[in-house]
Order: sequence, then structure tokens, then C-alpha cells
Amino acid sequence: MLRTPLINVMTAAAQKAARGLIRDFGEVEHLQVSKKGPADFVSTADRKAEKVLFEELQRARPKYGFLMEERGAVEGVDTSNRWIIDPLDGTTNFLHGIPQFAISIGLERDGQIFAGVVYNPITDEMFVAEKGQGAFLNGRRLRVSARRDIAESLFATGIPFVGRGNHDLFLGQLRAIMAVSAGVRRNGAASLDLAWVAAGRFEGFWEQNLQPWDMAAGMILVSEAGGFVTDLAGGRNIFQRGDIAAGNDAMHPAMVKTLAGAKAAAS
Ligand code: 2AM
Ligand code: CA
Repeated sequence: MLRTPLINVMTAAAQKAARGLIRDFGEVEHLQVSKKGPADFVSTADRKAEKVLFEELQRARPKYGFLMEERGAVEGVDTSNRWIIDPLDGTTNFLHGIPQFAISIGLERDGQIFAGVVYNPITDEMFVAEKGQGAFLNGRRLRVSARRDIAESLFATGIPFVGRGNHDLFLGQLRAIMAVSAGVRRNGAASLDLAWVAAGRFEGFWEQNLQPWDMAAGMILVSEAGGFVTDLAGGRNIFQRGDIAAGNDAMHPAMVKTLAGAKAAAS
């Protein structure tokens, strides 16, 4: 179990925000008939969840700053602590009635991610980690996968879509990974992909064109579960570059190397 005061604050906020998201998710399938309906409805659900998180976290830690998907940056009196929040990660899944989405709350302290909570309200899976304390799923200690053979390893990624990302680069990367691995999954919520690496379900995950709130909480989950997290070049500029590679100690370097080769082939 991980029940530090900080984790208690973060999980309580996530659970409170989840109640609204669960209600709204139940409604969304009824709205599929109207063309304009669902997208507007989901962005309202998103904003409502963000408001709950903002209010709860601000009440618990009044001096901390915020970086949020919808409201953007809110500077705090305490400039060394900042919440990095995605109230609804996996929006496209939510919109389509697919139960793979999460509330993601990271805490950045002195420029490093110090704690993270990723909560899937539908499966009731609460992933938590705090620096030096380990990573946990519903109270059970997490450890990244022990698989060391890439041919037995399962990878997650994000596929670019209309108007977003470099499609040729991605296809080169997919070609390289699919040729050597047990498979590639595209589940649609980056925070959960990272949580699932921490849980040992995926040996590796990579994606481009992400924002800090998609990644912050998941990054500490993976590192506290004994995994490696870098940008796609193997460096530390994850937020600046907006790309990420996460995996166990064997598959992280293997994946980064394979993807680097793919990049050269595509350009
Ligand atoms: P979201 O659902 O909060 O938008 C899917 O590949 C992942 O990419 C999700 O975590 C998703 O987060 C994120 N994502 C989707 N569209 C995005 C966009 N336009 N910019 C940045 N991230 C995006
Ligand atoms: Ca997101």
C-alpha cells in the first residue's frame, strides 16, 4: 500500500472527479445519434472534471501551481510545486463509448516528477506512485515486466490521425517494431499505456506529439516500477520534445534503437 498524505490527496481528488465522468460516460452513448451532441458534451464533461480536480487540489495544497489541459498554466505562490493534470485522457475513446480513459494527476517538484496518479474510473484501477516509495495498483506493488526477448514482447503506441503527426515516420516505426515483436497495441490513452508498462502488461510504449499532462503521472509510475523513461532520442527532454519511450530495462533500449533505425529509413 502507498498511503502518504500526498497520495491520499491525489486519489481523493481523482475519485471525486471520476463520479462525474462515470455519469457522463453513461450518457454519451445516448448522444451518438445527434451529430453535434457528443463532442460538445464530452468537452463539457472534461471541463467539469478539471474544475473538480482544480478545486480539490487547491484546497488541499493552496500554494501549488497548476498546468492543466483545459485551463492551461496557473502559477502558484510555491513555484517549486506544480500539478500537471489531464482530467480526461483518452477523449476519443470516451466519445466513442470505449471504456479506456483516465484521470491523470502528476506532481512536479523542483522540475522533476515527484508523484503520479492515473485512475480508470470504469475498471476502478487506481495506479499510484511517489518518488522512492514504489508504484502500486489498488494497493498491490507494481513491477515492470521481466521479459527480455523482443520477440515475446508486446508494445503500445499512439497512431497519428487526420491533421496530426508525421504519418510516414510512424509507419516506418511500426514496420520496424512489428517485424521483431509479439505485437503492437493502440489503446488510445497515453497515461494508461504508461500505467500498463508499470504493471508489466506492455514491455514498451512509445508515442509522439504528446503534451506534459498526457505523460507526467505515467512517467513516475514506470520509473517507480523499475522501468526506464526517456524521450525518443534516449534523452531527458520529454516535455520539450513531446515524445516518449518507456519500457523495462531490456526493452526500453531495444525499442529506442529499433525506432532510431526506423527514423533514418523514413527520411
Ligand atoms: P487526450 O485524449 O487527452 O486528447 C492518444 O494517442 C493520446 O494522445 C491520448 O493520451 C490523447 O490525450 C493524446 N492526444 C490526442 N489528441 C491530441 C492532440 N491533439 N494533442 C496532444 N495530445 C493528444
Ligand atoms: Ca491527454
